[in-house]
Amino acid sequence: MAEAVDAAGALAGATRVLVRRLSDVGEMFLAGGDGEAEVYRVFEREHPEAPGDLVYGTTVIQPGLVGEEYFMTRGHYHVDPGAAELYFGLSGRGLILMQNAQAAREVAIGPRETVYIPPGYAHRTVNTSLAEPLVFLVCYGVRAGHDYDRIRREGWRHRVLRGPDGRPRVVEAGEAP
Ligand code: M6P
Ligand code: ZN
Repeated sequence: MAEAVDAAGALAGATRVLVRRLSDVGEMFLAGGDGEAEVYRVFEREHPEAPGDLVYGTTVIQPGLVGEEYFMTRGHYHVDPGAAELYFGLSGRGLILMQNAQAAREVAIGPRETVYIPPGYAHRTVNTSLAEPLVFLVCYGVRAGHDYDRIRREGWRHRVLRGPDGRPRVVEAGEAP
């Protein structure tokens, strides 16, 4: 049966909902954040784990800033270096940060836009709008796995901050905002 995504981004067939608040993820922001404000939530449809199964769902990142840094996901590598992921924008606007040992780049995402995350790239999603949530569909292999420690150790080379003109800009880590 088809599973609808409602206007707020909730997936009807979700079997798991993860909510990340500033109290959970505040430390990832340059300025450090705390409190009960919701940063993002993930609606996941899990399946019994057969090797070729897919996990799919939606992610909703709220609009907001910690200091001058936009709300974003933690970001992770896949444990399986061969596992890719696909995003499809539903509403709002954002940037996907991708990074591996050689390269770091950003890809914009918006409604009806597809972003492919190749195997071996850490990925983090940033809501660059302060007016509306960023909602996107995700799909990846059930055996991909989430490795949060590796990218935390390596550090993100790019950050997305609100510039003096009030618009998002990508800065190198260590560069003054
Ligand atoms: C997307 C997918 C999920 C991921 C979620 C939040 O929905 O990539 O696998 O869990 O974003 O990202 P993170 O787990 O890095 O905080
Ligand atoms: Zn992933």
